[in-house]
Amino acid sequence: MVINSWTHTEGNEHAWHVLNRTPGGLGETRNAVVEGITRCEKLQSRLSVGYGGSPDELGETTLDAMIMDGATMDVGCVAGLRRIKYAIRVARHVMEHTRHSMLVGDSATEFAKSMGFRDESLSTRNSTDLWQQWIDSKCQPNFWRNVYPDPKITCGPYKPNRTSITPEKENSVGKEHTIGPDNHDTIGMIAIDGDNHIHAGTSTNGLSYKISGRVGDSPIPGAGAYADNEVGAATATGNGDVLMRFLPTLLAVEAMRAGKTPAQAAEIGIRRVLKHYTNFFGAVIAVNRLGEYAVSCYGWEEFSIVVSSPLKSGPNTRIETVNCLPRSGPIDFSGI
Ligand code: SD4
Repeated sequence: MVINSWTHTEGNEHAWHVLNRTPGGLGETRNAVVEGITRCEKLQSRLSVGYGGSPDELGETTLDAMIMDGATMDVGCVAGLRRIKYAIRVARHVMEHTRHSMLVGDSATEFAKSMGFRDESLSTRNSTDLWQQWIDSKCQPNFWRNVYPDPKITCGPYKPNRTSITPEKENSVGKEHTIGPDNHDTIGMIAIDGDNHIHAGTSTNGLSYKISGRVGDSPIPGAGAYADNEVGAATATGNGDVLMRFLPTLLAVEAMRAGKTPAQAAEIGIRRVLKHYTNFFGAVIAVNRLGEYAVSCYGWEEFSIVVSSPLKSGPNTRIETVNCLPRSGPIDFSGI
């Protein structure tokens, strides 16, 4: 089976095609995830994954990506990757050609170039226009706090406030940064073959107008995705600055290891974040090794995934939409 976050249908179809090159999809899960996600990066799927999206404060698009092998527990990750279009393939090269797990920034670009990747601008008309509009709107929204001049009304450069730091805890990135179906920027994908071999992967250009150098949850194992052949896998999307503090995909996999269903496991990942950040938005997809899956989400009304699975009747590749947890009302934190 192949499952991914948001409605990146083309990437899922391609991954499903790759998985079924051999009967039962045996041994192709890595190719399926890497090439399925690459398809999204190439297509700039829904104008939201890959190059030309989410410019940072300097107007540049940078990419985060990860691939994890649930048999060996090997991972390859890149973060803040500049000027290379196919981040998930670079992540695969980190996994297959080095003993490291993650490379970042300009050094990741140099590594990619040495592996044969092309150095090219990730900016497009779309990303340049978005950035110009942001500059024209006095750099609103942005991710600064406790600095001067006041980041709520003006652009930087900023300096740290000399007065004491605001005592209350930041609750979320704030509504102005909310990610929705039309401006999200991440794909998380899981593939399982007929031998229950699992790979999980992610790719994103992060949050728009992020401070240059910011890395989100997507390339962090246990945050953006996690896979373990003994149990299953999970992937997450949403506000990565908050998600990465709780490793929700590791939590979900560990919950399934402890006997929880995929639905309970995904919800455990989300509720752990909610316990601390009630203004949070995000989703966790959990899949057990048999290919049974569930999604939990918060902050949106509903959330969509794409699934190709022979376990269910109907078209092989389909979009499924779930209702998110209610925003108000009592939250049960028992067992979290
Ligand atoms: C990030 N988690 O960089 C990503 C954003 C995302 O759909 O999921 N967008 O914070």
